[in-house]
Amino acid sequence: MEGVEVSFECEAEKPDPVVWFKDNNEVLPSSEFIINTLNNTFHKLTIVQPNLADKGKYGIQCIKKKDISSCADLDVKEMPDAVKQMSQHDRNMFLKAAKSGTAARYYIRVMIVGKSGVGKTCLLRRLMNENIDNVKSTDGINIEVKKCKINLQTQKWVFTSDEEFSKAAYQNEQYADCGFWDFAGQKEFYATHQTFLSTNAIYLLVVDMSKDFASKSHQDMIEHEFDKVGGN
Ligand SMILES: Nc1nc2c(ncn2[C@@H]2O[C@H](COP(=O)(O)OP(=O)(O)OP(=O)(O)O)[C@@H](O)[C@H]2O)c(=O)[nH]1
Ligand SMILES: [Mg+2]
Repeated sequence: MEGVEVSFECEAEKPDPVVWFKDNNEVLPSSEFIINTLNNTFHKLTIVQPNLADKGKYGIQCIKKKDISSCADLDVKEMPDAVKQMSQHDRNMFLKAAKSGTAARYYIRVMIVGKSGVGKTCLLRRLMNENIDNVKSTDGINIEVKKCKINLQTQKWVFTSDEEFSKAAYQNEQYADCGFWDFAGQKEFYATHQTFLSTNAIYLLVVDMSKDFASKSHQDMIEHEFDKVGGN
């Protein structure tokens, strides 16, 4: 595919200098074509970022014994539009994965849980340097992404705008994306929340310290009426 590095390799029985060809025209080393030779027996031609014009028949020929040669066809497929529209960083990640089969992606989920009205949404707004005017009780789950990244080396959390994150400094594998999942605290939502709760996440349990901390508030959150559902 366009942009995915490709190489041809040829190993000769005896040391002999070679020339590479594309459609019968000699290929010379350049920033696009890298030619490597090991002991004059192992030869490699690398096309760093192939494009559609690089399709063709590639060949190698010994300089002294011209009858010794080999060739192969290269087909380059067009990059899908969806990939072309990605940011440079995401496109590079895609191309890396297309080439090697894998690409490291770091995504950290922070689940904010706790009883209704304890201040989960306000806490999240504060973390994101936003004001807490007009905060309404959360309906279901609110997921905030693209507002926080974590530096994997320094472990520093960075809160800034999507625009700032699109700059090159943040577009590398040194940063993990961080998503905040702000759950509604009303017990009516608990059944659906279970679908999203995962062990691979950080949990932020928010409590209202002005309330009696020792009281077993979880007992208020259980539907006693459901005890007999499905049998006696
Ligand atoms: N005094 C005080 N009030 C707060 C604080 N944090 C939030 N509040 C108030 O508590 C109320 C509820 O805050 P939310 O952030 O909506 O609470 P929540 O836990 O997200 O509630 P649900 O979405 O219904 O689960 C709001 O009226 C806030 O103004 C705080 O630190 N101190
Ligand atoms: Mg809320």
